Amino acid sequence: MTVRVERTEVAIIGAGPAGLVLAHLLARAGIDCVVLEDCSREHVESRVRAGVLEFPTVELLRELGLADRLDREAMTHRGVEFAFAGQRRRIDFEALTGKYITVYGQQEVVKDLIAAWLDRGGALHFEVADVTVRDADGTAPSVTYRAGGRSHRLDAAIVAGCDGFHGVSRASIPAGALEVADRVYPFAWLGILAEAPPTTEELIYSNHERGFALYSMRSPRVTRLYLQVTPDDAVENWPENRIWDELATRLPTGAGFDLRQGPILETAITTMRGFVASPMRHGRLFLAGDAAHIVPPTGAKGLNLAVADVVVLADAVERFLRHHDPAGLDGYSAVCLRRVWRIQRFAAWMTAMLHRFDGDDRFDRQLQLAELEQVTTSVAAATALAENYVGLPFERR
Ligand code: RFL
Ligand code: PHB
Repeated sequence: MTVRVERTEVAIIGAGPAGLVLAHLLARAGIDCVVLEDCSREHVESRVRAGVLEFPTVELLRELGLADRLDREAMTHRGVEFAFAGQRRRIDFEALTGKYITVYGQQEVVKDLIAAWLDRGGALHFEVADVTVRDADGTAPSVTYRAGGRSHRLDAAIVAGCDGFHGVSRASIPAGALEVADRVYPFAWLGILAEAPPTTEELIYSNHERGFALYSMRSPRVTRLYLQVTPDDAVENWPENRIWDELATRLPTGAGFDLRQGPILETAITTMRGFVASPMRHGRLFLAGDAAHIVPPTGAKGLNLAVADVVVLADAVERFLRHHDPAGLDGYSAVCLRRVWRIQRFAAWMTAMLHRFDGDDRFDRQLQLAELEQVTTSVAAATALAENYVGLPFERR
C-alpha cells in the first residue's frame, strides 16, 4: 500500500496541554510543526481533569495571545484554605508572594488552544491510529500512523512525545535506556463535578480523620469535589447520597461554609502516583508532560509541569533548528528534571500532610496536625507553600 509522506520540522504526538502549548510556542518562533492526536476533538475537549493554573502558566498563555476567554471567564484565587481539627485557616498567596492562581478547567484551556491553532491554519490531525516513532536514535526520525484509511509517514528533525502517561512515546524507548522512579500511593481520589454554586471563594483542602477531602470549583455554577477513597474502590460503590454525606462529614461546617448540593455531572476515580522517567530524551525524541512524569494531584501541578517542560523544549528546538546549537537539547532533560523533582517533593509533601494513611497511629496524626499548624501560622512556612503553589518561575533564556 502507498504511504503518504509529509515533512515538518517538529512532529508533536498528543494534543493535550503539553503538545498544544508546544505547537503555539514553536509557531511563534516560526518553526513548522504537525500535531497528531489519537482521540477525537470532542473527546479531548470534554475530558474533565485539572482546574488550577499557576501564575507563570497564565502569564505564558497571555503572552501567546491565548488567554482572551480565560481572562473573561476564569476565577482568580488569591489564597487557599486548609481545614483541620475543626478549624479553617487561610494562606494568602497575594500577600506572601504578590501572585495568584487561576481556576479554569483544563478542557477549557484545551478548547482555546485547539481553536486558536486551527484558526491560524496549524496542522492537527485527530483520530490517528497506530502512531509509531521511528529512528529516534538517528538524525532522520519519523512518525508513522494511519488516518482516513491510509498509511502516513511524517518525517521531522525532532519528535516531541506529548502523549500523556499511557502514550506510545515513552513506551517506544528501549528498556534500559530509561530509568524510572515510581511511587504508588495507597489511596485514590473520587472526583465529582456538580451543578451547584460554590459556597466559598477559594479552595479548601481538608484533613479529616476519615480521610482527605477537597473543595474546588470550575465556575460560579459548578463545584468540583474530591474524596480520598481506597485504590480498589469503584464508582458503583458511591451512590450520590453517600458522596454528599461523606463530603459533609469531611468538609468544614459553619463559619460561612454551606455544602450546596446539585446534580452530579460526572464521577471518576483517579489513582495517586508519582512517576519520573529519565532522561526525558532518547536521541531525537523528547518527552514532555505526563509522558515523562506524573505527580499526585494534591499540589495541582501536572498540567503546569507539562507547560514548564515545553517552554524549555521550544527554546531548545529553536536554538537547534535556527542557530545550529544543540546545547539546549542536550540540557533539556537535566533542566526539566530539576523542576520535576521540586514539584514531586511539593506534591508528595502536600499528599503526606493531608491524607489518612492506613496504619497511622496517634503519633503520626499529631505530626500531621502540627505540620498544618506550622504551615498556617508561620509566615516563613506559609510563604514556602505559597511560592510553590502559585508556581516557581519558568526556566527561560
Ligand atoms: P495529556 O493531557 O494526557 O495529553 C496527552 C494527549 O495525547 C493523546 N495521546 C495520543 N496521541 C496520539 N497517539 C497516541 N498513541 C496517543 N496516546 C495518547 C491523548 O489522547 C491526549 O490528548 O498530557 P499532557 O499534555 O502532558 O498534560 C498533562 C495533564 O493533563 C495532567 O498532568 C493534569 O491533568 C494533572 N492534573 C492536574 N494538573 C494541574 O496542573 N492542576 C490540577 O488541578 C490538576 N488536577 C489532574 C488534576 C489530573 C487528574 N486526573 C484525572 C489524572 C485532577 C485529576 C483528577
Ligand atoms: C481541581 O479543581 O480539579 C483541583 C484543584 C486542586 C487540586 C487538584 C485538583 O490539588
